[in-house]
Amino acid sequence: IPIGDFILNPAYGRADPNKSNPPYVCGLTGKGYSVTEVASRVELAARAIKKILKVDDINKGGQGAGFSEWEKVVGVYSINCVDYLPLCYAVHRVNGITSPANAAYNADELAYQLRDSKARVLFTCAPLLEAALQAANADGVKIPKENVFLLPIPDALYTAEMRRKAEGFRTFDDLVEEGKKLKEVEPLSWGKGFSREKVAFVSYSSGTSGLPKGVLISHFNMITNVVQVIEYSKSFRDFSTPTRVLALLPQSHIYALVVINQTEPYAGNSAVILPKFELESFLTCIQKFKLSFLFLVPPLMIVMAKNKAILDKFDLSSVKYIMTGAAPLTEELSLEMTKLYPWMKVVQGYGMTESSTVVCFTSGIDIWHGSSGCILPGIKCRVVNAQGKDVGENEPGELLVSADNVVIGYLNNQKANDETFIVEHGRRWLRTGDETIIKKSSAGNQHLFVVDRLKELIKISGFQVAPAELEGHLLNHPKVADCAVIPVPNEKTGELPKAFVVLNPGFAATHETASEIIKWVADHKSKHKRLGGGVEFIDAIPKSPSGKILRRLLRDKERERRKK
Ligand code: 4UW
Repeated sequence: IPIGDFILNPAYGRADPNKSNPPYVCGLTGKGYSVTEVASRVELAARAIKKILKVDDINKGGQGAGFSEWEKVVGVYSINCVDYLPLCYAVHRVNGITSPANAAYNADELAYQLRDSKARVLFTCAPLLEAALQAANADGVKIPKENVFLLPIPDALYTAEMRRKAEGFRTFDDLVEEGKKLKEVEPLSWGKGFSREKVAFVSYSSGTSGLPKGVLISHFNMITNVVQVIEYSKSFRDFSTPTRVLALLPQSHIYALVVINQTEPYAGNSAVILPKFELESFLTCIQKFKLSFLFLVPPLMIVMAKNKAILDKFDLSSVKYIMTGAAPLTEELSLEMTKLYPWMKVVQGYGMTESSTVVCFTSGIDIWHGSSGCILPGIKCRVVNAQGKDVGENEPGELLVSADNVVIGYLNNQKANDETFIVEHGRRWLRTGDETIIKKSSAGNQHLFVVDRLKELIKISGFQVAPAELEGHLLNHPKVADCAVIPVPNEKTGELPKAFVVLNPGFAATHETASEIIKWVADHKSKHKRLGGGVEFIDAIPKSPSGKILRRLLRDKERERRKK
């Protein structure tokens, strides 16, 4: 069944239409629709979306992994809002696929994703409308203006200018209204329009190397992960009474998309949605809605640790757990948070887009600070050394994952698929590109520790940045002959990109040139991709005989230098 049915239909989950707690609540206005209302909005909007996508028969040609149906991809480029998931469910209802894009992207970055996923329709929100229209109009993107729609957001987020520019654009609410006058959508039929391989989301991740790639996540992959998380959580969480959890992290990112905005509503809880982080509104929201579970990333934990005096002014006694993931949480910070806020349990999760999110997380009954927790039920893991040989407990190696939540693969990228999804010992394994160690806790459970990243990825406040993307952009600068980008540690964001640059002949390696190169990135890329780690000029980029950049050498050199 489609993931939306699984989450919202009480026959499968615990979302209870008789209880008043809505699955999605706006953390600014307190507004939210009940389960029954959300299900009805999905159904009505689906009728209108069927027309927009020009789907004559939703069960035609729907078999297989969806590779043949790219005309049905809908881009979603919006800040967090209560209709984000209902929109995705409405698209899925007519056999469409949604491609969530980071709201921090600029028009060029969005255009890359829309072009690559062959999106034909785009949903955005008023503050992002200008960039959305630019992207829809970009070379190779085929989204006419009438196929750009708005997701409703709270009034307080509109400026007068935004309101003026948004005039004439239809909203998700308009589609729900229109749906009332349209014919019901026929049911999706198993084996015809719908199958185990049916893709629900095309999310973007750079994986172990190269540029961001479309990750094909099926309904089945995602439902699997929701069930794994809930079954594991039952050992330490009580799901009999609905509770409210913080949904601040971007809904476009896999962590928020699956864990916060689907798993929690599936369990009957409310995801209380905030569109952006701002300390006072974050704390007001926790206090006002008596949130019990905060889903965060390590940089937000640092803000909480550094602002105890401000936090003490709010009643945060409702918080039972703080969950963090998407980037390493140090043992020191985990312990410090536990000392500062002893009634909150600090737990950590680990996973990736390619595993439909969660591989493991800490249970509330066996907390080991610095560990990413225990492997979820239904997931098999191996740790292998550089020669691909399995290693035992307490030994580092790359983590391989095999399970039904491991995604179908990358869109149109055989090379990346062959490198990332390998078949060994009769099973299909995902190469995570993460260096991990499995250790046994005193309670006898196997815990996973992420010790390093073997892949090229840079993580900034949990967001992915692909070195190859920044290198490609830097090479377009007239003064740059060659370059390599690596992560350097940063207290606030975890990591920042740093560029090593070889200049073209005749250009001086000066402070001005470095500033010019930094500006070149700042002017053309979203904020989190800026070269906060600086620029260093070198004579040659270290490369393997086949021409592959040896980023690892640069990273090791940088680490040695920072140790001194
Ligand atoms: N420690 C160290 C970690 C950790 C980590 C992820 O953007 P993606 O593709 O996906 C994510 C997913 C985050 C996530 C998964 C499950 C979960 O329970 C949770 O928190 C509750 C969050 O970020 O990036 C995937 C890459 O991010 C790094 C690692 O390199 C991984 O391959 N990463 N979690 N706890 N590193």
